[in-house]
Amino acid sequence: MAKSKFEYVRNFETDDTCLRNCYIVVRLDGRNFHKFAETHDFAKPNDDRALGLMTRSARSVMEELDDIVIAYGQSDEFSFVFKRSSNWFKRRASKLMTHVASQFSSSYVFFWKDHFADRPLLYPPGFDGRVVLYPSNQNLRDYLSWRQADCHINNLYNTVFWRLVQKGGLSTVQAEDRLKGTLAADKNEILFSEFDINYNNEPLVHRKGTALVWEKADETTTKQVRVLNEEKEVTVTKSRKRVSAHHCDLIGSRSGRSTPTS
Ligand code: DGT
Ligand code: MG
Ligand code: MG
Ligand code: MG
Ligand code: MG
Repeated sequence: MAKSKFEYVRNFETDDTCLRNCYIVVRLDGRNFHKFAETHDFAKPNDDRALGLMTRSARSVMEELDDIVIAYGQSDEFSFVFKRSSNWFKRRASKLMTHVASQFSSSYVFFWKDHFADRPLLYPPGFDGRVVLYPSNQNLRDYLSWRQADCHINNLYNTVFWRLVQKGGLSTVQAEDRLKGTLAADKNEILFSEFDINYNNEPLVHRKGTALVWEKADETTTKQVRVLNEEKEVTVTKSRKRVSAHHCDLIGSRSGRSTPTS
C-alpha cells in the first residue's frame, strides 16, 4: 500500500529503548497522596487498608504484565523490577512505564471496595511513574535498600510524631519541634520511655514495607477418571507460580527472611 503523505510524522517519535543487560525499574508514586489520605480518612501514621490496596494493585501488575521479578512498596509508592533479559515491548521505556502505571491505577480503583468497604472513593487517584536502569546486581540491591531505608526513616519518625500528638497531647507544631534534630536512638527512647513502645515490636509491614516475589507452590487437586470402565479418584499435584508477599529485610543476613504472609 502506498504511504500517505502524512507518514513522515512517525519519524518525530524518539527512541526510548532501555539499554540492554540492565534491570529496568519502574517506580510509581501516588499523586498528592497527602491530600488523598486526608480526604479518605486514612489512619495515621499507617492505614492497613490503604497498604493492602497498594499491595493488591501491585500484585495485579505482576500477574498481568510480563517479566517483573520483584516489586517493593511502602507508603504511596511501589517499585517494579523487570528482569535484565526482558524484551517486553522491545524494552521501550514509555510502553513499560505507562503499562505499569495504568494497570496499577485501574487496579487501585477496581479493588478499592474490597479494602474500604464502608468508604466510597471520592475522586480518581493518579500515580506518576519513572524508569531507572541499573546495570549491576549491586546497584539493584542498593536501590532496594535505599527505598527500604526510606520506609524505615519515615515510619520511625511518623510513629513517634503521631504518638506525641495522639497520646502525648502535643500539637503537630509542638511534636515537630520536639523531634527537630533527634537521631533514631532518641526517637526509640521517646517511644520506649514515654509510651512503653519497643519500636522493634511494631508491625513488620510498617517497618519493612512489602516485597512481592514469584514463588513456586505445589497445588494438589483430586480428579475423577475412568479407568477400564471404573470411576477412580486420583490426586494431581501441579507446581504453580504465584506472587507471595514478604515483610523482611530485603538485603542483609539470610536469617532476615520471613515467612510469606499470603
Ligand atoms: P507527590 O508524591 O509529590 O504528588 O505528593 P504526596 O503528597 O503524595 O507526597 P509523598 O509521596 O512524598 O508522600 C506520601 C504521602 O502519602 C504522605 O503525605 C503521607 C501519605 N500517606 C501514605 N500512606 C499513608 C497512610 O497509610 N496513612 C496516612 N495517614 N497517610 C499516608
Ligand atoms: Mg513525591
Ligand atoms: Mg506521592
Ligand atoms: Mg511517596
Ligand atoms: Mg493500539
